Amino acid sequence: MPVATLLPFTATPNRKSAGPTSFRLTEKFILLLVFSAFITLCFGAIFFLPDSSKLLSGVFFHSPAVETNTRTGPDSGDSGSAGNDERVLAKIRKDHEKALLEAKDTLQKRPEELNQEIMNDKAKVAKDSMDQDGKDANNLPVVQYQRPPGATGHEPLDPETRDRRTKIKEMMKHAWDSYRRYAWGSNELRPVSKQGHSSNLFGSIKGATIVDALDTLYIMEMFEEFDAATDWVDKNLDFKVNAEVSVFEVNIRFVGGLLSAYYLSGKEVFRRKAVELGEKLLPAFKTPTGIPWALLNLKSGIGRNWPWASGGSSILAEYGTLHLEFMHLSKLSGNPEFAQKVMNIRKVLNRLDKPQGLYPNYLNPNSGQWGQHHVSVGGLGDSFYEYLLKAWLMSDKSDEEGKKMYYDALQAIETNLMRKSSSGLTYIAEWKGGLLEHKMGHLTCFAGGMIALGADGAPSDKTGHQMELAAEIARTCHESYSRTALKLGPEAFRFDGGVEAIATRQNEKYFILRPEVIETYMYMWRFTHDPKYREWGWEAVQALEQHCKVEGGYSGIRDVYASTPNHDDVQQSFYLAETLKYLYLLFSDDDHLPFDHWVFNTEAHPLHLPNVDLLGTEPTEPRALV
Ligand code: DMJ
Repeated sequence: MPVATLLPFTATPNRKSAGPTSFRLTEKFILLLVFSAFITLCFGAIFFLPDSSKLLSGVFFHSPAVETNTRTGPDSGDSGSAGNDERVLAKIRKDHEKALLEAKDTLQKRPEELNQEIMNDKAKVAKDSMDQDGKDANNLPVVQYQRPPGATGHEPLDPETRDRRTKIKEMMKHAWDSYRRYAWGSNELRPVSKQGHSSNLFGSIKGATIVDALDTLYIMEMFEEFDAATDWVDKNLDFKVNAEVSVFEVNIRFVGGLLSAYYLSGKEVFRRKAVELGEKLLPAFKTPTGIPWALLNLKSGIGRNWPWASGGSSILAEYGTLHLEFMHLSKLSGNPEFAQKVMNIRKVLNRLDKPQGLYPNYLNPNSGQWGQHHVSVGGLGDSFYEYLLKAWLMSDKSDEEGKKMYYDALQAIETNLMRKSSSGLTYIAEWKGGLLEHKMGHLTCFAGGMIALGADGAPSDKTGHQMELAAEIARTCHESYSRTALKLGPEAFRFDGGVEAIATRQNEKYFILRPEVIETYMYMWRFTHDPKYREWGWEAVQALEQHCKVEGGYSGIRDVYASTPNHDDVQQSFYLAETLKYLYLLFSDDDHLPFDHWVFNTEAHPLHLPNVDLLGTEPTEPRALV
């Protein structure tokens, strides 16, 4: 029978002209039934015949089960095929159970443990692929990353503290989401006009807010946001720009931000980018003394100083605030040059006479001589002192030079710059060629926290006194907030002309979301557990919510004495890096970023202390790298 006659659908559809190859509908139906029965029978034979699965697998797949059977050797060879099947089944069952147990085990592990295992596997792969010098594909030494303790915290037990901490996380979310929505990739956000904002401090490097916020996102466990930021850094953060940048700002925000993101997460992209940027900054040190320029063109490597700085000087708070990051860069890159550069700054400073033991804000990088004898613990001077102390802490207290420089400088500051107002407020004035200007900057308020942090390392008869000084500075700075209409502090406040802790000049009345006062509350809380510091921090939170929060983020204010806020339309990147981080830590337990494992750079980026053997170095090796 021709095939065509078996297949009803090949027949012509014209019923009237039905020929030998055409069928009626009922015939077609019967044929279809017969055909389907035939097909079913064929498949049934394949599936239901004994051991048909093996037949199938033998035909279609190269079955390992069949292979195993044929390789089991004399033991199985004699037992016949039924015995073989039993053993194969038993083995499959055993493998299955083992896989189940392993899966269960994996599911029971905490995310940190799992991450750690993944990291270890990655490090092992990296190690296996390293070249003979022990370098990875990026020419960096292979390190076995271990997350230091306290990278994330836990909910405080006290319900009020817990709620306040949650509130601060919500603030971070609002600041971040707004930046992401309106200014993604720009350096900062204009929260009122809802667009990007770029300060010339970073040249054409982009994403300052992203890099500055990375660690805050991490410690607040905002991991979806952290991953988006990481992805942006990986794909878009570019330092190959023909632009002039502030060496100090790029160092504290970008290098510092990348380093802490690395220490918190272990992601190699951050280490790689930090070292890449550090290398770009090295030409800034090409001066006769090695004191770096303030400004550097990242492409040409040509540096210069701020045109307004006394006689072409470099600024103490700028060249003196590279130490922590550069020591870490040497450690993470294996390149001692970074450390050598900053240790040389120390050498230059130690050769110079210091008026009254004080460090002037200006130093000429060509002559190696001081510029104007202006001294400040606020703008132009501040973080130099902070880094002396923290360099000592960071070196596992082996950097005796840094220690001596810090405590000697603090003594000179106390003698020459610290004063008490007639109502008993302690403040730190500014010193101009021996004359005091009775003004204290918002920036200077960080000193409360710094002095508290260093009090423990002072000679034992001075520890209590230094804690008192720190507490007094915290109180004065709190007063500078309380005495305004909006309960946020001015840029600078004075103790002259009959006023105390109040700004008298119009150009000193602004508040740009700065962190220093809250930073000091956080340190004071950690060291004293006096509840007033949390209360003062909470007052600041309420004022920020009331006066700085706008639909598109958080904005600075032009005059904190005005009854209604006039917004400056800038959400500074340090608001996310510092202000919100310090607030969050103020309402967290002390084991979240504990001080015995972490030290904060001046932009509040936590760097791990090397007394924890994080990178596989021997704890006995010299701490100072040079
Ligand atoms: C930050 O960038 C750093 O804290 C720096 O040391 C000084 N000022 C700002 C925040 O006010």
